[in-house]
Amino acid sequence: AEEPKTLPDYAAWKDRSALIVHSANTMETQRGAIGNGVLTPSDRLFVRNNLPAPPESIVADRDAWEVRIEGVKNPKTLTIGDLKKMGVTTVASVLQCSGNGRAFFPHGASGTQWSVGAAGCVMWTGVPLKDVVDTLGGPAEGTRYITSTGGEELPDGLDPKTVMVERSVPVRAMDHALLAWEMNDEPLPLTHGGPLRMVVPGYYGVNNVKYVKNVAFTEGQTTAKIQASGYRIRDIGKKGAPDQPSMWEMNVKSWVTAPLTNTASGRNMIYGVAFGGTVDLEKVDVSLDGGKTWKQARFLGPDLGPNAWRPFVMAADLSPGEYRVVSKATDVKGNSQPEGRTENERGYGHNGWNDHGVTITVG
Ligand code: MSS
Repeated sequence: AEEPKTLPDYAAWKDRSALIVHSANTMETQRGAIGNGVLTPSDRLFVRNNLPAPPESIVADRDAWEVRIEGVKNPKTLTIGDLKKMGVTTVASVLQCSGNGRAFFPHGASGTQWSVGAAGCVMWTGVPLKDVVDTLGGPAEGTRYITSTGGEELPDGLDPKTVMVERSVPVRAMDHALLAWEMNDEPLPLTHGGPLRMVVPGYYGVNNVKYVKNVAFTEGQTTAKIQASGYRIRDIGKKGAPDQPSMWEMNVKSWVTAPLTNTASGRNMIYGVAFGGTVDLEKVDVSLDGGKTWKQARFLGPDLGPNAWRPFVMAADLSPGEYRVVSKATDVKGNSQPEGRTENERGYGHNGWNDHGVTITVG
């Protein structure tokens, strides 16, 4: 058996009992700790770093943090203090790693073996990117992408392009993106990208660049490895390449969060969470017989917008026996979770309902 891993210093404030610690750079929320709230408490939110986190000193004087804005009429270096005068908004959105659900791929996709917990729903506060760009005269002509660069110090002796966290998203994301300095109504923790993070609601985690130090409006996508060949959907055995789909907008997804193993017979409440990425949810159906028959669940709590998740619940009168409990979300555009997996080399974007189900024993 593996030794229980302790939390790394930069994440020592987290609730250890709510997390599965895969490594010093990767921690996921236990399925049973996701709960049925509309927001994920910060100390339970998953962590994923491609590089070691920067030192705590970068959040010592938050308002002095600088971000360079390029590819606009009037390029400029702005402090968080400057940004705070340009506009403010609060958005709830799901932060989910591209590889959430990777553990279910039978081919052994390389990377962290995330189950369902590399996801959470949090509240972000910051300036709409649009307000910043408008203040600086609008994007340069020919802009097709928004390219954000993380503020990590890069290790010596390596080609920066192979290690840097720099991501491009299509410029259509502009209307929703924000530069955030708060998460869940508190100064954004270093662990989650403080003092400043590019937040692209509805997009996979990797596009939400932490400790953002540069935002550029560009004609092409960055040639950094994390963009050019990383985070690309391709067949098993294939290498990543720029012509393959990039992990941008998230697909519709749900999973059950309780009960997960044994439960007493009689009336039970089946809980879960569901989200549509950039699209509002229509409904969630739950099956107690592995997908043979379905019943619509009801949403629980307030609707925090299209990018947030919605907890759901379904009452069920259970007699003793074994049940395969699965959930299937459908968005307002009619997109629904598939039964199976889209097999792919790195195990990205898994939203198949079958793998995400649980088998419970009712006694
Ligand atoms: N950013 C930076 N700067 N760095 C790094 O590393 N990572 C990614 C994002 N961003 C990074 C960044 C990823 S990859 C993810 S998921 C996210 O982040 C996470 O978050 P948190 O806060 O949870 O940690 Mo996959 O798709």
